[in-house]
Amino acid sequence: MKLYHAPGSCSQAVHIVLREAGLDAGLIEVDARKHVIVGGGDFYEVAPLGYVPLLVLDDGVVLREGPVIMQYLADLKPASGLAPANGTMARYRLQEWLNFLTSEIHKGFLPLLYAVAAGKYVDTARPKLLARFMWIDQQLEGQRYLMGESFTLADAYLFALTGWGKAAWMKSVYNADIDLNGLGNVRQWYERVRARPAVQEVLEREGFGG
Ligand SMILES: N[C@@H](CCC(=O)N[C@@H](CS)C(=O)NCC(=O)O)C(=O)O
Repeated sequence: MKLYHAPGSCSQAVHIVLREAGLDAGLIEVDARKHVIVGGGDFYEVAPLGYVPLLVLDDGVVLREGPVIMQYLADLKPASGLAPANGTMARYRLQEWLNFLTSEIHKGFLPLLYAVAAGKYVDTARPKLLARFMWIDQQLEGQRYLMGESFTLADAYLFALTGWGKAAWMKSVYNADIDLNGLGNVRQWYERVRARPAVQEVLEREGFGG
């Protein structure tokens, strides 16, 4: 398998899942803003839409979309507990989280990441995004991870996205102008996830260690 990824982007979640599951994959780094493969090559030739993550299986099959790639990888290693079994209500709960994260948090960050182009829309987007993070903070009350006691794909995804915000307790990757400092449960969860050996390895490899 080969994973096309960009350090600090949403593909960091897939990178974490690979490590958590103990799966082996070649990592190919992409400059996601310039759409070029680091070391040479036009990324559009591999990915017509020009975005990471992209997984290429050993038989050449190409899998797109982070939440789907993560589920594919988790299902290769069911014992990892990264995703509950297909067909169970718990699996739908996981998919509920993944869909929420992709549409409300991941894409909710875009106006803040491209604030100049977004202009006044930032004033609408920021409180919406903060409200969603506050809701996540409530869901984390009294539990270690988003789905309860076990780390799942949802935690890997949210971890990569949270790193785009601003708070004294995180190592911000893109420094989008949203202040997450007031979120105590998110803070504890973030530090818990960051301390996981697999996450540490990924942060080191992507250049955010230390
Ligand atoms: N729907 C895609 C979106 C992926 C995405 O937004 N990737 C960003 C990095 S976080 C990217 O590569 N952007 C470059 C571009 O869109 O040109 C997914 O969920 O996998």
